[in-house]
Amino acid sequence: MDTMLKIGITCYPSLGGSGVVATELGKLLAEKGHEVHFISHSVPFRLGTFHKNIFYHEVEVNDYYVFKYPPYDLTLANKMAQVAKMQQLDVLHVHYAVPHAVCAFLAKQMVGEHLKVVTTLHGTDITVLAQDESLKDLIRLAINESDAVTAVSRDLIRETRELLDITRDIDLTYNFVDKRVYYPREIQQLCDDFGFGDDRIIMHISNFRPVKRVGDVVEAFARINSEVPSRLVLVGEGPDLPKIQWRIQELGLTERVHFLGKQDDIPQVISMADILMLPSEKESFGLVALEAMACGVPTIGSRAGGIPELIVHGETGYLSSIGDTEDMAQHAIQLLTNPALMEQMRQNCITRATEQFSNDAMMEKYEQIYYRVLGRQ
Ligand code: GMT
Repeated sequence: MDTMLKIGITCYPSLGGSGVVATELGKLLAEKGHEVHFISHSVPFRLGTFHKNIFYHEVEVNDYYVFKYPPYDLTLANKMAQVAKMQQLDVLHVHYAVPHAVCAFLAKQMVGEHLKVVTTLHGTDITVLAQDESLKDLIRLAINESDAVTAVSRDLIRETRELLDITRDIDLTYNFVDKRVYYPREIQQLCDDFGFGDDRIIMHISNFRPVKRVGDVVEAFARINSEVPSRLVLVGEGPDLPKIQWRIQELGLTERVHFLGKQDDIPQVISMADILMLPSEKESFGLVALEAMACGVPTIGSRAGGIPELIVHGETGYLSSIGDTEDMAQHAIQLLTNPALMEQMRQNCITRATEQFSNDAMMEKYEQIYYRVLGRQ
């Protein structure tokens, strides 16, 4: 029996943790010898250069004059079915229920029962969209009709069950990091170039959506900097950025804050940090905190969603209640003023990331799920 599979992957190809996870998984599967077909409107941003066993199929939407809204979802479903038939795909692995799992459901109707659909839930599809009555029934259908469903934290599994009244099995597939890429980098030259001197570095990386509570990062930083001379490095862009810039000015912290915008080389950037801050309102997992962990950087995060499944309080970082910036600042000060504790935590971080969230283990878990739905266990 040929154990190598033909797998179609659809994800949001632009910046975002779900796109990163989907793309990295595709690359790992291809490395192992599986044939991977990405089906999307643009090349996933982490795909990089040529990879053996990886193919990309572009979804092109026709904008006829009768359409008020070009029907991307329908075109995607049709493309999935075409690729599945032409390439004889075994599995369609879709990341996000809306619209990808719905499109995969439609594609399966066109292709036949032998095409298996695996859906991975990443967060917003459940925590936000599943509460929207205009989408709820469709999301429930897509989840119930998938041959396997996975979610990136126990908390997301719980929330999916609660919000959608779903009883079917949902596999737990945590986010993962590739230790060949995520490890502590040599950053002295980079820090010198920035002129950081002996200042400690507090970092936040996100898409600056309200759910990330970047304002809390700034409030906590102001408190930290009043006791330990520090710099705040903000990476990413998004809707809350202007508000944040204004607040930084108001607090007189302009000279202490560095805006790096969107960055590709996250392991290098993250390695500059002493502490990463992730004070989100909702966070199904928090991939960036895992990336930091693998680079030996502890995270101070909120007790939201799946963050407590990733960060072990007092061992690989600290957890505070959502919005409790004083508590976050106190934890940071404690860590920054205790080099032995910091060193211990850095080691704990690397060990935990490598042992609990490794790419190999998680890739094998997904592989087992594919074999299971295909009845090839
Ligand atoms: O965090 C975001 O806003 C991006 C979002 C996405 O769609 O990529 O990330 C979600 O999926 C990631 C990968 O599974 C998770 O690590 C993030 O926690 C999750 N974001 C939220 O739940 C807000």
